[in-house]
Amino acid sequence: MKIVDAKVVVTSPGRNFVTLRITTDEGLTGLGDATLNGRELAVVSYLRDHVAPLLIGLDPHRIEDTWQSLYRGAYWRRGPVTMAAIAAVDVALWDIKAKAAGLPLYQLLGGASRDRVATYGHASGRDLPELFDSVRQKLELGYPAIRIQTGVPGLRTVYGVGGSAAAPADPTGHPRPVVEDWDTAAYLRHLPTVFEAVRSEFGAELPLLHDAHHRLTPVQAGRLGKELEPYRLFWLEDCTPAENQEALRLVRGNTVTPLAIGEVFNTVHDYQALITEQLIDYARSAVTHFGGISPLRKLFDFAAQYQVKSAVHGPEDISPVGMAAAVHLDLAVHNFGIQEYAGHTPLTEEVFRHAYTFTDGHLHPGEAPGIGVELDEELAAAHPYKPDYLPVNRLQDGTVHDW
Ligand code: CS2
Ligand code: MG
Repeated sequence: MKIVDAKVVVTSPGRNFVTLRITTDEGLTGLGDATLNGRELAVVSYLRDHVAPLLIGLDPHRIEDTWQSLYRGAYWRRGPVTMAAIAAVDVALWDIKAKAAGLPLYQLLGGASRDRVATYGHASGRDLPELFDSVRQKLELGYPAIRIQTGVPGLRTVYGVGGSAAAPADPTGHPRPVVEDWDTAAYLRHLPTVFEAVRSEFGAELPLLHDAHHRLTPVQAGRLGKELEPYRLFWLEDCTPAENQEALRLVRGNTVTPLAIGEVFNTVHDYQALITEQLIDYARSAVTHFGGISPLRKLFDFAAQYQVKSAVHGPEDISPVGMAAAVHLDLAVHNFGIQEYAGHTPLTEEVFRHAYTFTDGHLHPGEAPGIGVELDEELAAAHPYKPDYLPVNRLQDGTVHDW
């Protein structure tokens, strides 16, 4: 079998998604997600201009060799653009291999290690009544675990995955990022009171998570983790800027609140100290930003030796193609922790029809051969790319802060 075509499809059925479709001379096709929120077209060019021409004529079964030649052969390694592009190729090739075998992908990854994949959903609100309503909605959908995000008194915005829809465009019509505001001291005072209230409303058993979105110093994160201990969090996520692995030593030394990190990581090297020194409990990379299923599987096997569990990143900006790949991996790895599942708009689900199902808060990849996703290219073309950005965060004196 040989690869005869590699096409990049960009679509915006509510938000932007980048998809690679690889076609073989036997008519098999494979899909891979290459969506990098806010920098989508950089990956499109990387794939279209630099990677797609190299794929033509290759044997699609040689997944590891293709991965290594794209990673090592470029000389310039790592980084989100490179690794999202390589991820799309890797997943598309796994999709083809599994279709050629007539099996759902999880069967090629060792088969199911569990019956279904537990997820967590997002609850958020500006104040407690709004937050409680949001938690109730997620519980009605069956989510077995809930991430709690909240407004902070004195701040305008609740942390969230905001697009720039509300931001004024520049004179050329290009959108500007929304600017959010932030006050760490106010947040640190407020958050424990929110968890106290959520625990007394929803009881001791509901697994609760929280995402600090890289906003704290190690000392602030250590204090927050300690103050949240009475509420027994499932995890505290991204408490400090993720690129500094050493910071987690100080945090870990000061709290037994479980720690999760990794959504902005691209390779195992970003995790090395965190895993071998057991500074985290959950590794949170996305298939889409980590170079695909092949390296993420290796990461989870490495992490298993240190009792670190998987928790694949699954926000709205991972397409159903990236989500499907994640669910196959989740079902197969032994050290599965939990899967983030934000879901997609009905229109997105029409553009990407998928075999995976979400029932009672649990995902299952389904039994369709491959990853089980079909891309409707006509519908995708009817919803073209729209420039968009993630928000920028500023302190109240105007200083840029981590978002
Ligand atoms: C968030 C993400 O899912 C999460 O935990 O941190 O929503 C993140 O903000 C986005 O993926 C950024 O594109
Ligand atoms: Mg996060």
